[in-house]
Parts: sequence; structure tokens; C-alpha cells
Amino acid sequence: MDGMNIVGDLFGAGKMFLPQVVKSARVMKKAVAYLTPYLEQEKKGGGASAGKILLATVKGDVHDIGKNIVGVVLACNNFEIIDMGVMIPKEAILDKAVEENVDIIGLSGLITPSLDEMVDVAKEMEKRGMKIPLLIGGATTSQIHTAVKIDTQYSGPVFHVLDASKSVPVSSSLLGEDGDAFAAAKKKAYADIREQYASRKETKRYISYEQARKNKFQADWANYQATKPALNGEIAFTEFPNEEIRKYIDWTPFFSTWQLKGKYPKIFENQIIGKEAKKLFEDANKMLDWLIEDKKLISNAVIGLYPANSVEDDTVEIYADDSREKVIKKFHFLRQQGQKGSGLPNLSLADFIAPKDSGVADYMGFFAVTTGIGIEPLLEEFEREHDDYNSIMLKAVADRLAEAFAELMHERVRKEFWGYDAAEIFSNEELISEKYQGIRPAPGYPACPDHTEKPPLFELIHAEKNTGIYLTDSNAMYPASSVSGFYIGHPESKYFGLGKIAKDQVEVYAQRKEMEIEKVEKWLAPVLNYDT
Ligand code: B12
Repeated sequence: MDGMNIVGDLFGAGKMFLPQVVKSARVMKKAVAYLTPYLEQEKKGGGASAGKILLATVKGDVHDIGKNIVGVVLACNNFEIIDMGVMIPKEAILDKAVEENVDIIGLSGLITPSLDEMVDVAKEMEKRGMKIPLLIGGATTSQIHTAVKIDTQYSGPVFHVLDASKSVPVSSSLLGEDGDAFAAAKKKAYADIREQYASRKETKRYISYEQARKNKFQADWANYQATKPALNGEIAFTEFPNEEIRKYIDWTPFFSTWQLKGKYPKIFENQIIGKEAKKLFEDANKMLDWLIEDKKLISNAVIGLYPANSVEDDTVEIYADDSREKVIKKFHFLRQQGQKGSGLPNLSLADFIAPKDSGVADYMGFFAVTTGIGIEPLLEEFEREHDDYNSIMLKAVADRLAEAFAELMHERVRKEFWGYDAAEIFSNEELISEKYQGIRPAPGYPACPDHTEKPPLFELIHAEKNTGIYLTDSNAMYPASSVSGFYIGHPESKYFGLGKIAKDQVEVYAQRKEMEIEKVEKWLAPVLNYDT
């Protein structure tokens, strides 16, 4: 325990790196597990725990690597961790918190619907009259969202925590002697943020939805001919060889998961972190060898290509066949409404699909891939062995495989199934930097932040039946190592950020989707430029 305190301090001071910390924690955890029966006795006479913290990824969300890292780092610093896992409903979180008499609740979430879920947890804590601190973490959470939406719901302490290393000083301060003053200072800081936010909001300029539509991106449709795909409909791939997928891995995000910042392979030359990065890379590859040789993980995919045209600017109709008479699905996209500089369009993904009245026979594609079938028993085994290092490593490797599988399938679509660039030859580096023609945006990503477009996508290509992936209440996919999205082939198509949108667009969007406006507002809360 004393050794781990030193590890924790060194990590906090930037003198030790996350992989080393997690490996040290593994030694500690194994030792503690061995000693627990003896320690239990001693604990009764007054334990040495710095506090009890409950961690959970909120309902509907499956991203958990960050939460697990936070759990390990806190445990290294003598906190007792109760990790409830992923997709945990608020009732279960709070019941457990009461039952275990925890000192702090920590919520993790990485997709936008999780933000709302966290607000609900805070509301429920207030309703139950709880007083313990609530920590908020994960990409897409932010100081501003925490200050404006969460802190206002709960009178107890609320803290947004940027990363694992900050979780220790925040938790220690909250539970320390001056905890109340520390919490009060944060309440005050969040009130200030809200004030600043309210005044900043007014300065940002938006145009009406109608103006935005008039300023859409206009491709030269009169001189455009889309390639007719070789495939019409869906095709599934079951038990796709992982050794093929492996070649498409983009390693840079893998290092950032482990909080080693730098581009692969240059990261190995880095004076400070190069050696650690190399060790980590070797461990990941050993794990990949094991997963592939022993066929531990199963990878499934489905892709579908269909005749498609855009209608009424932002809707895309998918047709049963090239007669384009029968609409089998509709997809709805959103349009940028921020004021643009002259000559710059207000983009919607639908702009890259030929409008029906242009007479161009265009096409659109869809995909869902998973590399996570069979991961549970492996994770359970690591858990039994108190091996967080390999558990986090396995998830990090599986998520790299999922992205790699999406890259591989996209290449095959361009070269083979759609075939608009049959002669394309790119290295993995060139694929990673998206040198090819066309894009594969995923529902939830900045150009199309609406997660409710996933159910129609799943229905169209029968993703659940074909791959074994299913959608949670928040439209996250399970297993976690899964990606789904669209293929758009137009040479000028590109990724962009939607930014915020105004109520006039939300009203039209709700009508088009035949959804209640309140529901649309709930799903799109983080991209609205107004308060609901
Ligand atoms: C890895 C990853 C995945 C993996 C997930 C694997 C897994 N088991 O978690 C894969 C490839 C499978 C994936 C898929 C998808 N993803 Co993803 N993914 C990411 C990515 C690139 C990194 C997340 C990560 O693990 N980072 C490393 C860890 C260490 O960082 P972290 O989670 O932020 O945690 C740190 C801190 O935030 C903090 N912290 C975190 N939790 C907590 C909790 C507490 C209590 C505290 C104190 C601190 C704390 O401490 C941690 C350690 O320092 C992010 C991009 C990003 N910028 O984060 C997108 C991202 C989260 N994904 C996103 C999306 C949309 C998806 C998909 C829905 C896309 C799709 N349509 O297919 C799918 C959904 C998957 C599913 N199953 O439903 C979006 C979410 C956007 C949104 N607004 O909703 C992001 C933000 C990408 C983006 N820029 O658009 N994804």
C-alpha cells in the first residue's frame, strides 16, 4: 500500500506513466486478494481506506476504458472502488451507493445521450436527499455541461474531472478536512461559468434554417454520374479473419488511451515515453497473437449498398431497386446553422447525395462491424485474476480492431462492392489520413450527432441478425467494440462538425422523423442553441 502511494505520487507528478501504474496496481491487487482474509480482520479495527468510491458508466453507454483507468488510479491511492460496470440505470447506482455507504459517486459517459442520463442521476440524488459528492467524467462531458446542466440539479458537491490523474486530488480534497470549503469553492466556480456561458451564448450568430438550406453545398450534379455498385442490398461476413483486420490498425489512438501522447510510429523515438510506448506496443501485439491463434474473438460485419437520392434538402430516401419507385427507408440529416463566411456553405451530409430532381441515379451505403463477440469470458477471467492491465489492454485492442475492421470494409466497398475506385492503392498510413474518395460518418459523430438514426440503419441491413450487435436504450451498441455508419461516395464529400442548431430546424426535423419535438430535443440536447 505504501509502495502504491509512491506510484500514485509519481504518476501525479508526471514521473510515471499510466501503463506502469496499471501494472503496479496489478501486483498490488493480486497481493491484496491473497491477503484479504487476513486484512479483513485488521480492517475491523479501523481500515486504512482513503474513502469508498462507486464508479459506473451510465445507462445506455458502453464506453468504459476511461472509467476502468480511473478505478485503477484511485485504487492505487488507497481508495476502495466499487465498479458497477457499464449501462447502469440510475436507480441501481443510487441503491448501491446507499447500500455500500459510499463516500463519492463517479459517473462515466462518452456518448451524448449519457449527458442527459447524468443529469437524471443528479436529479434523483437531490430527490433522495443525498449529500455525497458526484464526480462526472468521460469525453463529451465538460465543465460547461456540468456547470449548466448537472450542478443545477443537485445541491451536493458536483465535480467535472478531466482525467484519471485529477481524480485523486479531487477525491482526496473532497474527503479531506477542508472538503466543505473545497466543494463550496467549486459551486461558486460553476455559478461563474453559468454566468459567462449565458452572456457568451448571445454573441454567437445563427441564421434561419431556411437561409441555411438556401446556402447548402451545391455539387455540379448536371455533370455528375455516380458509379452503380456491383452490390445491391446487404452482404454479411461472419467470423472474418482477425489476422486480416489487424493490418488495418491505427495505433496512434491506442497510445492515447494509455495517456501516452504521440503519433505512431514516431512515438517510439520520444526521449521520455518512447521506451514505455514500445513495451506497451509489444504487449498489445502479444495479446493480438493470442487472440488470433486461439480464435478468442469473433468479428462479424454487414454492409449494404442501395439506390438513394436526397429529397427536401436533408432527407435521404433509400430505394428497393434502380427503378427508384419503392422507398424502403429514410435517413434524416441535420444542417449547420452557424453564420458562415462568404462563399462557405452550410453543410448537411445529405448535400453529398444527388437530389431526386437532379435526375442523377445516386447510391448510399451502410455498415455495422463488431470485433467484440466472445470478449466477456476473457474479461471475466482477467477480473478473476485481478488483472486490470490485461483487461484494459484487451478492450483497447478490441476497439482498435473494430475501427480497423471498419477501415478494411470501407476499402473493400470502394474497390469491390461499390467499385467507384477499383484501382485504389493506399498504404495503411494513407488510409488512416483518409486520402481516399468518400467518407463513412457514424451516427453520433460530429457531422451527424443524432444517435436515433441507428435503429433505421440496423433495420435496413439487419445488423442484429447479421452481426450479433444489439442496440441499448440509448442506442449504444453491444458488444462495445462495434462501429456502425454510412458510406457516402461523392468525391467532394467530407467530414465536418454540425455545430449548434436552432429551434426552427428542430421543428422541421421532428416533423420529418415523425417524432415528438420534446423527444428530438432530448436526443439532440448538446447541439441545441437554445434552452429547452
Ligand atoms: C475508444 C472509442 C471507442 C471504442 C470503445 C471501446 C470501449 N470499450 O470503450 C469503439 C471503437 C468501439 C467506439 C465506438 C463508438 N463510438 Co466511440 N470513441 C472512442 C474514442 C476514440 C476514445 C474513448 C477512450 O476510450 N478514450 C481513452 C480514455 C482513457 O479516455 P476517456 O474515456 O475520456 O477517460 C478519461 C477521462 O475522460 C476521465 N474519465 C472518464 N470517465 C470518468 C469517470 C469518472 C468518475 C472520472 C472521475 C473521470 C473519468 O478519466 C479517463 C482517464 O484519464 C472517443 C473519442 C474521444 N475523444 O474520446 C470516441 C467517442 C466517445 N465515440 C463516439 C461514438 C459516437 C461512437 C459510436 C456511437 C460510433 C458509431 N456510430 O459506431 C460507437 C459506439 C460504440 C457502441 N458500442 O455503442 C463519440 C461520441 C460522440 C457523441 N457526442 O455521442 C466520440 C466522442 C468520438 C467523436 N469525437 O465523435 N468508440
